[in-house]
Amino acid sequence: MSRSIRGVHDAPCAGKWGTILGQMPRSMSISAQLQQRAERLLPGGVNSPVRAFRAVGGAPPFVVRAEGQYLWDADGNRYLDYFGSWGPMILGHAFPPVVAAIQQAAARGSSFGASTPTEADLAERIVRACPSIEKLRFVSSGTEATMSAIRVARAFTDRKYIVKFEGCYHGHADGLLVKAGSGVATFGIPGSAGVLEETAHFTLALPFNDVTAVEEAFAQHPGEIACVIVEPVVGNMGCVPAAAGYLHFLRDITARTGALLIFDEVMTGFRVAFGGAQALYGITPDMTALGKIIGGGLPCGAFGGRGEIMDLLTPLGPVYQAGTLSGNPLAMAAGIATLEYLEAHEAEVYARLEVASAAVADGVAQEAKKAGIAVTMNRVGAMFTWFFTPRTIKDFRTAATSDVTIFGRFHRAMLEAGVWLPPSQFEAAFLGTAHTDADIALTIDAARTAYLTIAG
Ligand code: KE4
Repeated sequence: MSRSIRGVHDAPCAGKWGTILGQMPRSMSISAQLQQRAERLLPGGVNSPVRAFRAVGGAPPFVVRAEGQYLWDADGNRYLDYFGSWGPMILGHAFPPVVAAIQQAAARGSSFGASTPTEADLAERIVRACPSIEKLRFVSSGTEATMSAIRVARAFTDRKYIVKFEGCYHGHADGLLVKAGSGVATFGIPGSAGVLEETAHFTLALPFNDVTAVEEAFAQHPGEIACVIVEPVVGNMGCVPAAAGYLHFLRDITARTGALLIFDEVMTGFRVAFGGAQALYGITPDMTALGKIIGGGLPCGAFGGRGEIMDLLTPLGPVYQAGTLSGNPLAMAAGIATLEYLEAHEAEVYARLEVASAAVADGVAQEAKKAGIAVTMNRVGAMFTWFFTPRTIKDFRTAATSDVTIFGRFHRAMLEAGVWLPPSQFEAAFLGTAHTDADIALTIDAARTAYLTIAG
């Protein structure tokens, strides 16, 4: 069955893989054939588990091209993209200034393993946007950013324990896969196999938005907690904002106890505001982890904070941290082009994202209400989630009351209509500047039809 929007159908891309797929049953879609091949080579056929669609069912389309708000799969179907590579594509796919910047950088060589001018160029842009960051270091993923920030925080405070929150995901470093959210929450795995109990021991995983739990943790571990790491707007249990005053409470208790406050802004950085959640809420964390948007779609993360903290890093100090592709010239070029555009068009971009996100998030939620389907919608700027539950969602426990079976049916129905939502109830959806009012109207129409099919 065609999965196209308005019947728009590009020529399938079988030709490109004709030789490889030749031995596959011709009745299968090209994506299905590619999935079969991929599963022989890659666990689950993927390089990141959520892409396997296990949380929603059905077969994942294989993307061969993207432009603006659209993705095209190997069978030529076009989709409206509401996950945007999990956040980076705030300006849409193949944004011309970013493409040009990558092409020009690639023509000068793709990686040197030596210092380049562009690393400081991008760092200057980030520091200007996030004044809490006096110094930063680039890495190649959000996982590396949070992992490294925690190492520095432990060295700076000479303390062992860290606090994270259930349902928050900070990448897959061992000490953070302790009741993490995102993929782990999606698969209902409390932590992960392979993580040592001894490692998990030093991670206190607390309920989000719960003041008492944090006060009790600090009371039980006086002088022992190195840092609190938090997604200032949680995206990895679905979108869950902090309760009023909660982030200020975390800022106060960490300052009072000598623990560092780490804002994991890998998702929220440059997403919910140009200066991230710390600008949106007016809070100065001690350290910040970044990723996604700062790489403009190429592998890039960063961690930063006060100079006195960051100067503990080698070669200045005793905290070792390194990376072959850290500050990669292509990623720097893509990040610079992205942040340059966002900074030059800040008011216009974030106003548009706010209006468009409100329209689609509220519109789809309204259609659920009309269909008599319980949906709770949370949104902060251009990140939002429709939870299939009547409950108010304020932490992982309430998020977990969502009906993931209904969500799966909704996801599949929307995909059939050419609207590609994040393939998990416990992920945030994202909008970019390429999404038009017509796209939003189409999305709401598709939701209205989808609810008719899942209500039964
Ligand atoms: P990466 O290592 O995937 O670049 O970043 C880890 C990370 C850290 N912090 C936050 C707040 C994050 O959201 C992430 C990664 N986000 C997930 C999606 N929720 C990436 C998608 C995936 O795992 O495939």
